[in-house]
Amino acid sequence: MAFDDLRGFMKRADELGLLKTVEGADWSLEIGGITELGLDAPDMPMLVFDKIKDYPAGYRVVTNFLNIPKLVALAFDLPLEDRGIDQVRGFRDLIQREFSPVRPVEVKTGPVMENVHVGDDVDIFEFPTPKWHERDGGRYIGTGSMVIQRDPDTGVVNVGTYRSQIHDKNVATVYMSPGKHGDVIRRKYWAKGQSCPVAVVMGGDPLLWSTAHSAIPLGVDEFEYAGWLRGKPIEVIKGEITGLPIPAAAEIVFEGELLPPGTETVEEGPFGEWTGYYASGSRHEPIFKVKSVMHRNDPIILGAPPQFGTYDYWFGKNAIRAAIIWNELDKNVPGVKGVWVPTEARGPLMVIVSLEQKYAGHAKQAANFVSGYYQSAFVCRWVIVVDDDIDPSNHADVYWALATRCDPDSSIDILRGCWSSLLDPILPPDKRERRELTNSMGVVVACKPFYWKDQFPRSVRGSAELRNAIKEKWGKKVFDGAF
Ligand SMILES: Cc1cc2nc3c(=O)[nH]c(=O)nc-3n(C[C@H](O)[C@H](O)[C@H](O)COP(=O)(O)O)c2cc1C
Ligand SMILES: [Mn+2]
Repeated sequence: MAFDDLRGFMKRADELGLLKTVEGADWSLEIGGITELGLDAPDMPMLVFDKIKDYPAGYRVVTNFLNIPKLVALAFDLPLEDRGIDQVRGFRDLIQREFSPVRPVEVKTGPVMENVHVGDDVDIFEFPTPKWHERDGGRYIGTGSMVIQRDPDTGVVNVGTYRSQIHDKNVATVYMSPGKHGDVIRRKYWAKGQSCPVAVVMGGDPLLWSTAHSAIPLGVDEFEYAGWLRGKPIEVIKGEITGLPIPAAAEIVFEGELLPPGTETVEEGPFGEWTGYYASGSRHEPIFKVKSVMHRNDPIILGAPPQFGTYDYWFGKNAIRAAIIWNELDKNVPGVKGVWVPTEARGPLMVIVSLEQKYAGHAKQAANFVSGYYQSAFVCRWVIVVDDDIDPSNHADVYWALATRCDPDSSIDILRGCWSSLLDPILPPDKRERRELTNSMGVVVACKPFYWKDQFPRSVRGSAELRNAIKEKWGKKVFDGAF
């Protein structure tokens, strides 16, 4: 089922018992704190904060909306019970089809236009924007956001998720990492001495949002990609100020421009980042001058702050990333049986591949591909390859492989000078200072050595046939239907 907006998704989640409303929380630290603790509870539902301190009832913040496998499955219309590698397999099936763009459809009006403020009427503090973490330098309205821009050379629209801090009634910032598409586009306007038109959406369908934060190739319009994924075009209105396409059912939209560097700047950050640290600190960034605010009645901020938790599924981002890497590996390396990007290692920092070794050097070939591929190369610290009897999404399996099939003396290579970021916490101060953004990467082959794998001691684990036969005969009686 394709959702047209955040509310459709919330309604369905509620029907499935996957939504919980919290009233009376403070926008300062309480919404962030409750969200963080929620990640320590297994299968925590989506959280809807209402009656937030200092704000009218109905002005809401939603968090934990894709932080458990079931909600991710709901957003992408995948089997609800699938988790781990099974869910990655489901994603891979979705994206294996040949891409054919589904263009958005322009409509005259939509719920997002229920309230429109322009000029002096603009006040971006109208919304209950959280201060998420204790050491944050301010309030971030854009975490689960979508930033829309148009490439002035090609006319192609880009949608990306870049964090957005609010500073004054009509002043915000949008932090774009060097090289991300939003950054490439704004620089094209700036090179001509112009401001970059931009629309920032807070609150929309989670599938569209997931497309915004995935590395879709430059030149592909994320609206068209999301339309293809869900098999139905996105309805958009044309922004009054920017002419940009804006989802007609978005919750909150700021339209305006990113001023060129050398004009007005403001201090951005620090912000609790996805690596789990405050690594990039604060620095002056060009301002986002907000010229118009549109919002639905009873608007909802979609919140996706980086946080920690035992059961954090990390916005489903890891499962999507694993599926994209797997899909690409399949085109280049045979025998891949699974890819996992463990949430505990904070997303891109670790990639695990399982494969059926077919020839000498096969496992290393897969590792080498992963270490250089766009989706997996960025700030990657560890690439681990395991045999096909190891489920890469199962910690116990992976630890077992590392502990028993890996000889550190001969199974680990270290790559140096790899693609990194200011957000890498272990980037030393001197390298940070001179912007030498590189890291080293450990490449670990935790597979039975290929040339004597058939002599490798046999595993004690029961065969698949025996285990299935036991489940069939004894599952109900002994294990209470757990299998
Ligand atoms: C919750 C969340 C917050 C993010 N914040 C930022 C950010 O502040 N700056 C940034 O450059 N990328 C950020 N990203 C990563 C980008 O969204 C991602 O690189 C995406 O591919 C960008 O779109 P693009 O490929 O069109 O540039 C964030 C991702 C997520 C899931
Ligand atoms: Mn893009």
